[in-house]
Formats: sequence, structure tokens, C-alpha cells
Amino acid sequence: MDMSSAEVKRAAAVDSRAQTPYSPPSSAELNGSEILVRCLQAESVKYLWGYPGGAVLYIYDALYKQQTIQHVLVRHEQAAIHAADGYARATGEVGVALVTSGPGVTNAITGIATAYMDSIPMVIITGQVPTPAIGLDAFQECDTVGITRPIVKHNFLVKDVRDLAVTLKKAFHIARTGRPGPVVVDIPKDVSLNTAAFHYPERVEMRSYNPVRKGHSGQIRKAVQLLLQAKRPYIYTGGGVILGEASAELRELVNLLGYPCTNTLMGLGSIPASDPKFLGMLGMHGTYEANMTMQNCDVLLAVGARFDDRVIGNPKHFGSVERKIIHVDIDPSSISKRVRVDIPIVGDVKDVLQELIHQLKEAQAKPDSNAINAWWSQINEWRRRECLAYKHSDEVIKPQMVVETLWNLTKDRDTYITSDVGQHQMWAAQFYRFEEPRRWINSGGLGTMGVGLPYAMGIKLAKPESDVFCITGEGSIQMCIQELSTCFQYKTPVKIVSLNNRYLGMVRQWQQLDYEGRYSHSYMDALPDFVKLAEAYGHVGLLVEKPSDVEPALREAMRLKDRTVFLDVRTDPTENVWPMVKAGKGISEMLLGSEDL
Ligand SMILES: Cc1cc2nc3c(=O)[nH]c(=O)nc-3n(C[C@H](O)[C@H](O)[C@H](O)COP(=O)(O)OP(=O)(O)OC[C@H]3O[C@@H](n4cnc5c(N)ncnc54)[C@H](O)[C@@H]3O)c2cc1C
Ligand SMILES: Cc1ncc(C[n+]2csc(CCOP(=O)(O)OP(=O)(O)O)c2C)c(N)n1
Ligand SMILES: [Mg+2]
Repeated sequence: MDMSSAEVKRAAAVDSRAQTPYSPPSSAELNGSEILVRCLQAESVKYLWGYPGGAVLYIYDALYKQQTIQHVLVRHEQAAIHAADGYARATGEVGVALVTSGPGVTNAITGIATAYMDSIPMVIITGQVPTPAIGLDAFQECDTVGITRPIVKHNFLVKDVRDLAVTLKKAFHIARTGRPGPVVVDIPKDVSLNTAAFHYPERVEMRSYNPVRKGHSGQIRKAVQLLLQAKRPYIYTGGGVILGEASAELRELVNLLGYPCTNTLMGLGSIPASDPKFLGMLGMHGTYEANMTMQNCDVLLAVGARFDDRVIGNPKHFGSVERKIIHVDIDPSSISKRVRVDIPIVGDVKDVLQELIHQLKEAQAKPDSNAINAWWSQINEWRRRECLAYKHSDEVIKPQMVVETLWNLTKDRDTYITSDVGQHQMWAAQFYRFEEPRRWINSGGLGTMGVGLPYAMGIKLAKPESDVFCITGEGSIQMCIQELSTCFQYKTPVKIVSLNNRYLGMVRQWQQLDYEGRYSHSYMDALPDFVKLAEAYGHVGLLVEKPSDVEPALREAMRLKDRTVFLDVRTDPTENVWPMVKAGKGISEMLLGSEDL
């Protein structure tokens, strides 16, 4: 953002001589740490995930003296960010985390980048060495503003306690408005101790930051005309629909037009999986029908989706056919970034869809029903390929079957599913049929192994009455497994379903398909006994080795409502994720199974 660079540069050019001399507190004044707590209270923050250290001890002292914000002590700063991020994804609120300077910040980096890539609203408070020590290689000093600059929506270094409240107001405002994203507020130790009068502004004005909400009506009118003239239309939607709380509008639009609709990995649940107009996820591991429809449509309405490389495959192949593209996105920089767009509409998805629906209802013209029926016949033919069918087995546990069984057992309950990254993530996306938004929580853009357990932990605090399952792999779960300890301390009973194929399966799959079966370092020997490990952390561990034991084990995990349960499910190590668009291939050039190799 333009605004950020100028402000941040000014802030980063710290000159300790320019600091206002410290003056003793007057009775009406609060110290920086108390101000921070008051600001968080003003923002109705209920939970804060963090880890203490020297630079934030005044802040921890202020937290000790209050009752409204629950601090959760994680076991690694990466997990603090992931947990707050998971909370934000499930609730739509801003997730808040607190870490100390130096190693606290560097441990948090993966979490911040993960949230940034998926546009998740967060405020991350980082401790910093005292202002006079900045730039002197002080103990536990790192240039937080510099290190985080490319992976935040914005960041601030607060040099004067009198700026703290307004800075936090700005941070929350920036995090949750426009295209959401993580904002870092770096607070030097002396700022957390110095005092000032507390005033939390009701609103903030930032000259160079004014995200557009309403779409241009002229552009929307053009979009309506194009949609009504379409012979082979397609509605392609993404994470923006969920971030913009526009699921109801999307459903209305799809019903109004009767056009086929798909979701990206990040958009799952914005339209019910059971809706016959939903073709499933598209992209690298999307369904045959979703991808064929994408390649062959003549009018594409893209809503809150960013034409990711996992979605369009080879851009030359994607661009080789004639189709008109309408793109609705709140971030103008997302538009025509990866593909050329015919009708750009910058605005908030909810506002734009409402206007689009309104104009469609007013329009005299109607869709060409013959053409649309013919298009549906073609799509139904693609559907008959049943691309997600897999070979069932009584001998070995098929990972797809585990996810299907979980879906069957939980579909009528209020259930949240988190996942890690790998084959298990794709099977979860393909076989768990999400009906509602914000129920599918995973890392899409950065693809961060290790998110699943902290995400589940963060969600369970927000949704104590809901079932929270983490579908993971034996590789990913080990990246933040220490958080089993946090789950025990804070009594956040989550259910971990580890699809243990004894491989870094997604890597193994690529090595099988693209590296002639040279399985270089994708097999993990000497895995821990996960059942004993779960027990050592105070939880329940269950080993599941036979297909017939899958359902009873899942039922048992659900029966143990107040316990964290770790299911070590030994799945078929050779199973691959199908369909698959290999690197460099077009979106319609999918492999549907090993017989296509
Ligand atoms: C192993 C692996 C495999 C994957 N395979 C696939 C796959 O097969 N298919 C797939 O789809 N993805 C896949 N992904 C995920 C992929 O990498 C991307 O994360 C994903 O495709 C991006 O989804 P999106 O386009 O919905 O964008 P998001 O990252 O969700 O971006 C949302 C867009 O909406 C905009 N927006 C935000 N808020 C609003 C608002 N209020 N109004 C309007 N616009 C808004 C943003 O500006 C942004 O452009 C995979 C990831 C991994 C790790
Ligand atoms: C932090 C991180 N390191 C490396 C990768 C690359 N990577 C993607 S999937 C994968 C394997 C995951 O293994 P596992 O968790 O066992 O899941 P599986 O694919 O076997 O289901 C790896 C190493 C990543 N996504 N994230
Ligand atoms: Mg594995």
C-alpha cells in the first residue's frame, strides 16, 4: 500500500534523540501496556494467543491485572499466530496475537505470511527493544518492520506512547476493511511503560486508505448484459465471498440465473455442496466437470477469486480460448493480474452482488434457455465421469473413505474441519461436503504444514459447543504437535484425524508422477507412537488399522466430548489424489487416475 511505505519509513527512521523525554505519570494517565489493554477491550477482543519475553513483560503485567481478555499461552509463537488466524477464519473477527521481540517475532513469521496469503484479518502485537536501543544490535533485537513488510497488509513501529491508541485503532481498521490482512504493531519496551492520557478514537481517517465498497453501476450493467447473453456461462467464486460474508447473495444469484457454479479451495461452503448447480472445487485437484466447464465457458463471472496458478493451470492454455471475463474484487491489484479481464468491477462482493441481483431482476431480457439447457447437458455428461470415484477396500484403509465416513457422521452437526497441507488436505476438500461458509479452515495460498492443530485450537475456544476436527497427515501434525499441551491446559477438546500414510504423501505423489519414482526423502522412518504421545500430553490416543474400525473410532472420538482425541489412522501409503492437473498443463488436461499415466 502506498500509505504504508511513507508512514512506515518515517516510523522506522528511529532517532532516539527525537523522543519526548519521559515524564512521571499524572493520575489520569495510563502506561502504554494499560493503554494497549484498553484498546483491545474497546475492540471487544476476547482472546489473545501469545508467548511472553523480556520486551513484553509490562504488557503481560497489564494483562495480569484485567479479566475481560483471555490470554492463551501457546508452546511456540508460530502456533499463536495460527490459532488467532483460525479464530479469525471461523468467526470473521480480527484475530489477535502477542509475541516478544527477536526470536518471538521470527518464530511468528510463518504464521503472519500464512494469514497474509489468504487475506485474513489479524493484529499482531510484537515487543521491541527500548527505542534508544533500536539499531544497536540490542539483546533480542530484530527489525520487525523490515522483516514483516512484504508479508503484512501494513505495519507500524510505535515510537511514542501518545500515538499508541490511535495506531491500534488504525491497525484494527486496516486489518478488517477492504481486502483484509494481518497488521503488525511493534511496541518498544519503553513505550509500553511510558504514560499518556488514554483516548480511543471512534474512527480514523487515513487520506490514502479508502477501500471502495460499492461497485460501479455502469460496469455492473455491462456485466448483467453479458451474463444474460451468455450461452455457456460459469460462476467461479473464491475466498472473497467468505471474507465478504456474501454467501447468501451468491446463493440468490446462482438460483436466480440457474447457472453452474464452482468454488476455489478457499471458497468451499459459500454455496452448499449439495446444490445441484455446484460442480465441486476447480483447479489442480478439482473435479473434471468443474475444470472442463472453466475451460469451455463463454462468459465467466469471477467473484472474490484471484485466478491462482493452482486454478487456471497453464495460463497460455487457459487464454487460448475465447471467453469474456467479469471480475469482481475489492482489491484493484487482483484484477487483470494473472488473466486479462473484460469487465472489471472493483468493490465489496456483498454490495456488488446485491446490485447485480437487483439489476438482473429489473432486466427485461432473460437467459437463452435453449443454450443454457444444452450447456447443462454437456456439463452433466462431464459429471457422469464420476471423477472422484475410488476403489474401496476391506483390506487397507482408503483415506477418502475416512473423510466420507467423517462427513456422514457429522453432516447434521455444527462441525468445523481444519486441515494441514498435503494429500489429506485435498481429500478433505474433495470428500467433506461443506454446506456453510467458515466451516472449512485451511492454508491455501502459502500452503503451510502445521496449521491444522493450532487452527482447531483457536476455533474450539470461539465455538465451544461445536465439533472441531483436524484432518492432518503424520508429517504435518509434527510441525506444531507441541500444541497438544496447550489444548490440555485450556481444555479445548479437538479431534485429530491423522491420515497416516507414512509418507510426505503429496511430495511422494509428485515424485512418482514427475521424477520417475525416485522417492527422495519423502518417506519418514521412525515415526513416534502417536497414541502414546497423545497420552503423554494427557489426551486419548486411538490406533485405527482396519477399514471396519474407522467408523467406531470416529464415533468413540465424538462420544468423548470433553477430551482431545488423536486418531492415528493407518491409510493406504500408495493412494494418490485424483484428478490432477500436472504442472505446465492446461486446466482441461487432467489425469483422472493412474490409468491415465
Ligand atoms: C497442496 C495444495 C493444493 C491446492 N490445490 C488447489 C486446487 O486444486 N484448487 C484450488 O482452488 N486451490 C488450490 N489450492 C489453493 C491455492 O493455492 C489458492 O490458495 C486458492 O486457489 C486461492 O483461492 P481464491 O482465488 O479464492 O483466493 P483467496 O486467496 O481466497 O483470495 C480472495 C480474493 O478475494 C478478494 N476479496 C477479499 N475480500 C473481498 C470482498 N469483501 N469483496 C470482494 N473481493 C474480496 C481478495 O482481494 C482476493 O483477490 C491448493 C493449495 C495447496 C496447498
Ligand atoms: C512448512 C512446509 N514445508 C514443506 C511443505 C511442502 N509439502 C507440501 S505437502 C508435504 C507433505 C505433507 O505430508 P503429510 O502431512 O504426511 O501429508 P500427506 O501428503 O501424506 O497427506 C510437503 C512436505 C509445506 N507445504 N509446508
Ligand atoms: Mg503423510
